[in-house]
Amino acid sequence: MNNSAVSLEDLGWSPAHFALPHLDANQCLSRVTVEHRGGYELAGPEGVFEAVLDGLLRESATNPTDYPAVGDWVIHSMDPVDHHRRGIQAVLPRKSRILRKAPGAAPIPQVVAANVDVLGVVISADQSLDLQIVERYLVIAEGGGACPVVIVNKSDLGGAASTRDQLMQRGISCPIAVISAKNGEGLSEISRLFGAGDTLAVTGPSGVGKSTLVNRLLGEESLATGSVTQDGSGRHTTIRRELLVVDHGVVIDTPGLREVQIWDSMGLEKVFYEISAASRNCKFADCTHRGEPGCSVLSEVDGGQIDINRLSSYLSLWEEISILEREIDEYQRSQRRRRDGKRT
Ligand SMILES: Nc1nc2c(ncn2[C@@H]2O[C@H](COP(=O)(O)OP(=O)(O)OP(=O)(O)O)[C@@H](O)[C@H]2O)c(=O)[nH]1
Ligand SMILES: [Mg+2]
Repeated sequence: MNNSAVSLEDLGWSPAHFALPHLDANQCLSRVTVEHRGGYELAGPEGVFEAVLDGLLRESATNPTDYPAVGDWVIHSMDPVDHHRRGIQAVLPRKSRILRKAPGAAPIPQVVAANVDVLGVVISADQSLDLQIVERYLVIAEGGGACPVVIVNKSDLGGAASTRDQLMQRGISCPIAVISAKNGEGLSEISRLFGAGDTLAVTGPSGVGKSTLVNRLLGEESLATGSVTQDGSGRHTTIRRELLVVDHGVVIDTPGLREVQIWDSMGLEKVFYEISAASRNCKFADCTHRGEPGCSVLSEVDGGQIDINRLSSYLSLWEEISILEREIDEYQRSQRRRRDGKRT
C-alpha cells in the first residue's frame, strides 16, 4: 500500500457494525494491513504507518487473541514511540475472527484475520479434492462468524465441474464459485458474493492461486505469485497476511497453510447441519453417535439420509477438539504452576 491516506469507508468501516470510538486529540483510528515479526503496518485517514504495541496494551493482554491481527481496527497514538513507529493502544471489538490453533506444540489460538465478512476457501480444479480439509476450513469460517465460500480456481485447466459436483454431492451448503484467476473467468461470481465494503479473506493450500486472485481483484500485479511443483503443490510464495483495498471492498491474502487445526467446535453444528438436526432426536442428550442405542444419526446413516463420510469427518473433528481441550487444560495448569512457583 502506498503512503497516502485511506478513508475508513474504503477500508471497510461500516457504522452498522462498529460504533465510532471517542478519540483524543493525538489519537487516530486505523486498520491493520500487515502483521510481521517486529510489528504492524496500519492504514487510515491519517496515512500509512508502521506500528508497535503500546506498553499498556502489551501489559493488559491476557490471551494471544488480545493482540492486533490483520483486519483489526485499532486506536493508536499519532506521536511516534520510537522515532517513527506509532503505538497501538487499543483493539476495537471484532465482528468476526478467523481462529486456528497456532502452529507449534503449545495449544494456543492464533487470529489469522479479523473482521472478515466472507472467507474464501480456495482450492484448485486440477488437484485431487480433499473434502475433509474443505470441511475443516468451513468450520473455521463459520465458527469465527464469517460467511464461507468455496472458490474452485484454475477452471482453465479443466476438472472444475467435477470438483463442484463432488462438493455439492457431499452436501457442502455454502456458495461455490468456479473461477480462473488467470483468465478472469467467473470473477463476477466473486464480486457478487462479496458485497460493497465487505472484507474477503482468502485461505487454502499453497499454490492454489490466492495471490493471483487478489491481484486480479486489485487490477495490478501487486503481490508475488509462485510456480507449483509437478504434484501441483505450491512453494509457499506468500509469507505474510496482507490487507489490500480493491474496487468495491477489501481483500486479505494469506500464506498457504501446511496445517490447519481448528481451535474450537463453534462452527461444527452449522457445517454439519444434517448431523446436528438428526442428533436432536437421539435418545441420549450426550449421544456420541458411535453406537449408542436410539442414535438418530446412525439410523439416518443406515437409511441413506446422512452420508457416512460426512459422519466420519464430523467425528474426527470432534475427536481432535476433545484432544485439544485436554491439552489446553494441561497447558493452563502448567502455566499456573510456573507462575505460582515464581511467586514463592
Ligand atoms: N492455469 C492457472 N494457473 C493459475 C491460476 N491462478 C493461479 N495460477 C498459477 O498458480 C501458481 C500459484 O499461484 P499463487 O497465486 O502464487 O498461489 P497462492 O495460493 O497464492 O500460493 P502461496 O502464496 O504459496 O500460498 C502461479 O504459477 C499462478 O500463475 C489459474 O486460474 N489458472
Ligand atoms: Mg500467495
